Amino acid sequence: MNQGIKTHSVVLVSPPLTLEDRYGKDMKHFGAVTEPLGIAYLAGSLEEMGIQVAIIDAPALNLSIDETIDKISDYNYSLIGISLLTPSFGVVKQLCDKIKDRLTEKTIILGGPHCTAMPEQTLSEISSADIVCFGEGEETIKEVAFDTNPANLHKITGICFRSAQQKIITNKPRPFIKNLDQIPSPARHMLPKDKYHLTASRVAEDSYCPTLIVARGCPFGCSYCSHSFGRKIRFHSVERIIDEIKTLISEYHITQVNLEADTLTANKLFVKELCQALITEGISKQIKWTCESRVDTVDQELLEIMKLAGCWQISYGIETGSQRLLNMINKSISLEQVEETIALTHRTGISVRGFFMLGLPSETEQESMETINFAIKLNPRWAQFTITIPYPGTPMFAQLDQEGKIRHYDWSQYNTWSGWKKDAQIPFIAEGRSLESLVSLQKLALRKFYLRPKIFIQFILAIKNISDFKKYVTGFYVLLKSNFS
Ligand code: B12
Ligand code: SF4
Repeated sequence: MNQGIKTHSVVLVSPPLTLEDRYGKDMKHFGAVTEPLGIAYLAGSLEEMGIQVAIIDAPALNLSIDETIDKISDYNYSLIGISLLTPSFGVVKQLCDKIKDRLTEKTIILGGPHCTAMPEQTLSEISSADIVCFGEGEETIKEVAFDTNPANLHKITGICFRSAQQKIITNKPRPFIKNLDQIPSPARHMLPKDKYHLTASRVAEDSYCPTLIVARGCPFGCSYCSHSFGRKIRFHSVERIIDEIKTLISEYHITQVNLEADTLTANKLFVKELCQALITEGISKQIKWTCESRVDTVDQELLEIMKLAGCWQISYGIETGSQRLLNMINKSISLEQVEETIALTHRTGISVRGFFMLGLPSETEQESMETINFAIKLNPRWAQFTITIPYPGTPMFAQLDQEGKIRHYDWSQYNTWSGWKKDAQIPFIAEGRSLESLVSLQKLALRKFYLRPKIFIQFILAIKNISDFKKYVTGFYVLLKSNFS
């Protein structure tokens, strides 16, 4: 570690995990390349303090590990911050090891949801890293950027670090940021905007669709969710959101945006105020937006105003077609509620995307089929079927771990699309099931859902240009190919 030298320049890195690493060879064509907003927020905060900062978004720039290090060394900055989601663990470890070999003087700090879930373990498993930040990073990174002397790090909340004697010290957690408006907007000007694209299922048209964070935290208790922003929902003010959208319109000429919150509609009053403002400011005529929600947090009145305000699509977490499993994962919704809300959303003229999970703990083959058939019955415009991965930091992981049911801790394999990759080894398989059967179920789900004449016609009608055509042809080719692999 860079002992005691004041650090005033920071390079923040989104690690080089490729779409092929995430989705396998066939599905890589459908993965999203999105702005790494976590580090963009950190960059915004550092920049506001006058601290020199740069971002390297390795997946967007398609950089290998070595090319990422070449870029890092070009900057010659003294503090290197790297974000870490569980499946990028292996890549981040390799990156840190190589940085320490080539750029011995640099200090490395890691942060992100995996670090929040297991800070000490991460620091001990990645011995080439010096500091791990857990929880929100905006304040922490500023304090670390001012002083990386181990003798002073004990004063900084929300980190664990290696002392001069190589002992891992964990400081107190940092309280969540109370007023989100206090943090500057993410430093989007440091990001390679042209390299981003969402999946076809998330965009209304073929143009840049940035993600804008409206709130952090979620009061619900789904057992598979890591709650990295806590159980209390904190919203940005309506004024701040409107300002950010206006900036995106004037600087990036956007016509669509993804309003991100764990559950946007958890506070109906807030959503109504936001929609009202979008209408009054004339923004609803300029842009279309999407969001994620729960079926128990919307009603007709809310959906109507959302539609008026420009909402064209809602992604609902439906998860399973079995009431027993919905109860088991603590989703607190009923199958009837799902059917009513999806029908209501369709009637309002808002498109629906449904998230479904296969291979939940204790799920039987028959229940998996119930999920697939339920998805078909609900008929959302898009359905996503993922294989259940108990991520660290979730109640599901804690329980399965305690029961001795976690098969391994090779974090790089903690990927919901593992089945599409060769040699995948998912960390959890319910009793009586096998990886092969889950993977063929995932493929079967996609085929049964998408290879229906009704859906086929919808897609044909939705083709507006050659790029849509290519996307859909590739999609159908991959689905057909999966029949034989
Ligand atoms: C949008 C999103 C995506 C997008 C974009 C992800 C991205 N590049 O940021 C897409 C669709 C690509 C995606 C994919 C996946 N996602 Co996702 N995603 C999200 C979502 C909804 C919002 C992410 C976001 O922008 N947050 C806002 C920013 C501000 O938060 P943040 O990134 O966590 O950053 C803050 C801190 O973590 C910290 N921090 C972050 N990086 C760093 C670095 C340093 C140096 C420091 C000091 C601090 C720091 O400071 C930041 C500011 O406070 C979150 C849910 C959530 N509430 O965060 C899930 C979430 C991050 N996703 C999750 C998962 C599991 C996945 C997948 C693994 C799913 C899969 N397919 O297998 C993939 C992995 C992709 C990958 N690159 O590895 C989990 C992560 C759990 C975990 N243990 O890693 C989350 C938390 C969902 C959940 N509730 O469980 N995801
Ligand atoms: S899955 Fe969604 S609704 Fe459930 S706890 Fe997580 S963020 Fe909240």
